Amino acid sequence: MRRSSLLLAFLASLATTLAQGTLTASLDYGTFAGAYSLKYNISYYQKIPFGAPPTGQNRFRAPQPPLPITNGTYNSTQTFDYCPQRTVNGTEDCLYLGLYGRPWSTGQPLRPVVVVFFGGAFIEGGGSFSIPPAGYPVLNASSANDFIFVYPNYRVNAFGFLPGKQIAEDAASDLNPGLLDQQAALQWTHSYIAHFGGDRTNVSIWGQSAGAGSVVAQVIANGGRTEPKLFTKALASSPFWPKTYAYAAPQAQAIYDALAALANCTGPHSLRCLKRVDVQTLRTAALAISGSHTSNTSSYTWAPVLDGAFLQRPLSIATARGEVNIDAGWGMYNLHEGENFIPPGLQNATDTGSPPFNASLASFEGWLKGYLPGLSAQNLQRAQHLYPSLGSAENLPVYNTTYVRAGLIYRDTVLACPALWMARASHSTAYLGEYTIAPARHGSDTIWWNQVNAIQQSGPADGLNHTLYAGYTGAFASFFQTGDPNAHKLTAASVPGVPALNPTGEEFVIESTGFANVGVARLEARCAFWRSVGGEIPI
Ligand SMILES: *[C@@H]1O[C@H](CO)[C@@H](O)[C@H](O)[C@H]1NC(C)=O
Ligand SMILES: *[C@@H]1O[C@H](CO)[C@@H](O)[C@H](O)[C@H]1NC(C)=O
Ligand SMILES: *[C@@H]1O[C@H](CO)[C@@H](O)[C@H](O)[C@H]1NC(C)=O
Ligand SMILES: *[C@@H]1O[C@H](CO)[C@@H](O)[C@H](O)[C@H]1NC(C)=O
Ligand SMILES: *[C@@H]1O[C@H](CO)[C@@H](O)[C@H](O)[C@H]1NC(C)=O
Ligand SMILES: *[C@@H]1O[C@H](CO)[C@@H](O)[C@H](O)[C@H]1NC(C)=O
Ligand SMILES: *[C@@H]1O[C@H](CO)[C@@H](O)[C@H](O)[C@H]1NC(C)=O
Ligand SMILES: *[C@@H]1O[C@H](CO)[C@@H](O)[C@H](O)[C@H]1NC(C)=O
Ligand SMILES: *[C@@H]1O[C@H](CO)[C@@H](O)[C@H](O)[C@H]1NC(C)=O
Ligand SMILES: *[C@@H]1O[C@H](CO)[C@@H](O)[C@H](O)[C@H]1NC(C)=O
Ligand SMILES: *[C@@H]1O[C@H](CO)[C@@H](O)[C@H](O)[C@H]1NC(C)=O
Ligand SMILES: CC(=O)N[C@H]1CO[C@H](CO)[C@@H](O)[C@@H]1O
Repeated sequence: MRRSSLLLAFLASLATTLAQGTLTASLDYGTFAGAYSLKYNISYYQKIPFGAPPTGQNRFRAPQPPLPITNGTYNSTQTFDYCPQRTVNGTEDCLYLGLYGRPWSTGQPLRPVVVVFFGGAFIEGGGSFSIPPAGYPVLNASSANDFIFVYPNYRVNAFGFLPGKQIAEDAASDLNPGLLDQQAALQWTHSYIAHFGGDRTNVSIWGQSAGAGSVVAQVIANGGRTEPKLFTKALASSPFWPKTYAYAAPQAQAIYDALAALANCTGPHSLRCLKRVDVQTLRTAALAISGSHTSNTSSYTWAPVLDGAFLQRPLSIATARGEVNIDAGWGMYNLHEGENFIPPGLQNATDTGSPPFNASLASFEGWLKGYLPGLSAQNLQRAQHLYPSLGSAENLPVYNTTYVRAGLIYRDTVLACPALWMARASHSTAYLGEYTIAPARHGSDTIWWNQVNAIQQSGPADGLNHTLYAGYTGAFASFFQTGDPNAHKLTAASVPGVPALNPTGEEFVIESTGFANVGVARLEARCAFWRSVGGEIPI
């Protein structure tokens, strides 16, 4: 009697809550009000602080614990601003995250969790979502899916990645604060996600582009021994992993010095000055420095640096040594995505760009030397041999232009090999995949899973697009839900699924006509070469 009346009271209050569309979560530093969307059948909290504002002395510093909220319930049904960056002013007080999942109430089983890092070359982007949220096509691919997505912000450009010896020497500053923001969001998830129905022992991380570069960074963080374990599975969609210098290497120190000069903060107290300078001055200076680096000299602008603690070794070495924080890893890349990052003039008969490039062999060789200035003449020759002027690659029967050739070199060094290395280093299971649907450029793949898009539901229910959405996006969802991309396979048994890299030596290929499993022995050989010269790049 007593139990059933309690249950009735509980159901009544739940019904009221759902009818009003509000939900609350009480954490030890504040109470947060989220909401329920009947249209998308999700509960969501769009804005929760996970760190103190990184302003004043906290600029360039690892995130500090969030401030207690003492003036009532915090409105978590509002979006949050970008951190300061290229296209928008943003605001320095930007350490917030949002989360959503299927409705859940206390007492129901805890669900798997996916923490997603945004992309934007480590210079721009943001984690705030509106409704329907980013990633919804993944959750909604099947009713078997029941996991929580967490979308944190992290600092970018000078605010998130200022290198230099001055930073290392200062007790109130830290190298790679943008990566430490991500780690703090993972620690927040570990501490609090159970209040939202999430299982902290069942966490995946995911991202695209620099978001996937962030995944790679978290995977090799702390020598691969992060304690407590913050996640066990990782999916990296086109991991952007540019050259990684030691924090005080000349190339890295030059960036600190350039910022100090542009902000009029040179001299022995430059860091004290940089901490006080107006946010717009820093933003403008950070932007000028980004623009000063071309593909010819170096693709490095604001990016992770080796700091001796969080990032101890270059990716090519850490992964070779198996120093990773994951049991299951899945790397994805796109066939032509390297072409997004190389000089467009490489496809022209003549070019008027600055510096000029054209389709000639001499121009290609000039680009290669400028892109990889540390590579010895002998290794430049070996690279040209591995990528001949008339050649082919997995899923590319033939190429004969310097543009595609240069694009493949860039793709392998910055995107595909990092994807392969991360996956291969996983403690238990590894998957690799290639997206080849034209134009297969950087970001072409996101159409199937990032935002709700007509293409995901277009054509007849048994048609190609439904198959592509079910087979591709559904495999991501299955990986997040179970750790295995095939456990909840949504396509017919005759349709190829995602092969385990071990022992098949094959990757999952998304094609314009469906799916295939293709051997990657040649990619492995090319990446083995890049790994062998990793110190000269450096990667
Ligand atoms: C909403 O999601 C819950 C949890 O997965 C499920 O039980 C319920 O059937 C869904 N409701 C609708 C209307 O789809
Ligand atoms: C609490 O204080 C903050 C900062 O002044 C304010 O933005 C917010 O609206 C306040 N919340 C409530 C519930 O009064
Ligand atoms: C929370 O903020 C949103 C966006 O500004 C607003 O629409 C909503 O009314 C606010 N909720 C409460 C309870 O104040
Ligand atoms: C950005 O900040 C600058 C300087 O404070 C201001 O002039 C400008 O209007 C701001 N732009 C936007 C879009 O808010
Ligand atoms: C979510 O999935 C359901 C069931 O397949 C489908 O009817 C609905 O259109 C999907 N919603 C969106 C926004 O794609
Ligand atoms: C730096 O100093 C120079 C010379 O005094 C001045 O022209 C410039 O505006 C200053 N720049 C900033 C960002 O304060
Ligand atoms: C030549 O290269 C420039 C960029 O350097 C580009 O804007 C232009 O469209 C190219 N022309 C052709 C015909 O590809
Ligand atoms: C193409 O680039 C090469 C190397 O920079 C240069 O020597 C050559 O003159 C260029 N050709 C044309 C047609 O612009
Ligand atoms: C390059 O290959 C394309 C087909 O892929 C062909 O049409 C073209 O003639 C070839 N060009 C050269 C210079 O071999
Ligand atoms: C399938 O998706 C593609 C985009 O990849 C789109 O161009 C095409 O129109 C869609 N097909 C149908 C039948 O809707
Ligand atoms: C995560 O949860 C799913 C669903 O309950 C389960 O199938 C899977 O084995 C769990 N994975 C781990 C690593 O606990
Ligand atoms: C077109 C161009 O400027 N190419 C240069 C790229 O960088 C290398 C190495 O510094 C130079 O040799 C090329 O001339």
